Amino acid sequence: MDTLPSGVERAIENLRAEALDHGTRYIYDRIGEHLAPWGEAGRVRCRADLNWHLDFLLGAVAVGDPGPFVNYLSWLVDLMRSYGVPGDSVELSVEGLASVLRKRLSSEQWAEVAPILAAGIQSLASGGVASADAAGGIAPTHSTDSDVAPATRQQLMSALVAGDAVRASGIVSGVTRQCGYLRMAEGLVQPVMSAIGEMWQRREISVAQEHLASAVIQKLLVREFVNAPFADPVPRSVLLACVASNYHQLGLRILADAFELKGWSVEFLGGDTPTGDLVRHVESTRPDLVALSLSLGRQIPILKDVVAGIRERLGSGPPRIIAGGPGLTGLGFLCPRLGLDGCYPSVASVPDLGP
Ligand code: B12
Repeated sequence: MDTLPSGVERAIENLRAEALDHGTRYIYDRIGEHLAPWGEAGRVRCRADLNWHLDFLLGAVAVGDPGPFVNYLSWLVDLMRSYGVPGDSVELSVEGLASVLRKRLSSEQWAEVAPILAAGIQSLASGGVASADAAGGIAPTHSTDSDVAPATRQQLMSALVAGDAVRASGIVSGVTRQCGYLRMAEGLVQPVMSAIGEMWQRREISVAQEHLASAVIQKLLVREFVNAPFADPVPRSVLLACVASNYHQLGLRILADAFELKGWSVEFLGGDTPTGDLVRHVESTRPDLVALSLSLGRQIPILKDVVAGIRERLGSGPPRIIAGGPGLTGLGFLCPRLGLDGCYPSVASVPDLGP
């Protein structure tokens, strides 16, 4: 069911190879001497980065708002800094893309894309958005009323980064005893995993350490979940899936757990669910609610396709469709443009799970 892009999206897709060539030349013509130490690998990396730019640009085009592109650039600048890549190279690369798109898109198409690129360039010029960690400590990304002491989060982070599953287990169990499974998951695990992501981004830990931390925490969550108190079953059903190309399933798993603890009938499809299969599954199982997760703004067009596919097959009645995840951080206001019934930054903020 993977629908073909139309209009400006299709035009950008058709220009992709040319835009990558042009953008790479544009950068090397201007700061090639600074990039020389990376040799040929630098050019390959540069093309790959431009490819990502286009994907996130398409995410923004899909909703007619610069938000997904601006968020991405802000993250990218931090990442580049940790690799010692000159800060202005990101700005140059966006300018390079802008110069080729301005020339090759029609004036109507360019009018859709220009404000997004301009907002991106402007955000880079003003230094981007500060990361949560730069604001100090390991704070929950979504809620402010966490029961978990900052020192406890710090201890869990150190244990996970050291791969010390026994120490991590003691901390997670202690917090669950204190405040219950869901408050532990959102007040402790979510902010700690977010901080671990930032350490990876700054190259303070390796990919292997991040993978180990994820694997350990997933096991500990399962253990706490099976021992949590379950409500009696209720006649409500929810289907949860990460959209295609989203491999981040831990957050959605916690949402699935929250519904299960409330007595809902739950189907959790996990990461990277192909759009066509997802839509067909919704059509055959007819859940009351569909909950979708995306981790990157480049997945917004995929989310849009899933929602359109479900509506096309089942009309505008049930199921309700909601979405969340890091790919929508700060972008909840775009929910109507995506055809969604709700966008929520956290499990605790989903109204169906309220008291
Ligand atoms: C673990 C991890 C991975 C693991 C995921 C393993 C797994 N089985 O889930 C792996 C190794 C696969 C991975 C891969 C990548 N990752 Co990663 N990853 C993370 C990390 C460190 C933790 C994710 C996590 O589990 N968080 C804990 C959960 C509980 O939090 P959560 O996901 O935010 O979910 C909460 C809410 O968002 C919300 N929620 C989530 N979904 C939904 C849905 C609904 C309906 C609702 C209501 C709410 C909701 O509720 C949850 C509970 O509060 C994050 C850092 C971070 N900030 O989260 C980076 C992070 C998300 N990854 C990132 C990146 C860049 C990548 C890669 C591109 C890296 C690469 N070069 O390959 C790939 C992309 C893979 C893909 N295509 O999806 C970036 C994204 C940057 C950005 N802003 O765009 C982050 C932010 C790291 C960083 N700081 O740079 N990653």
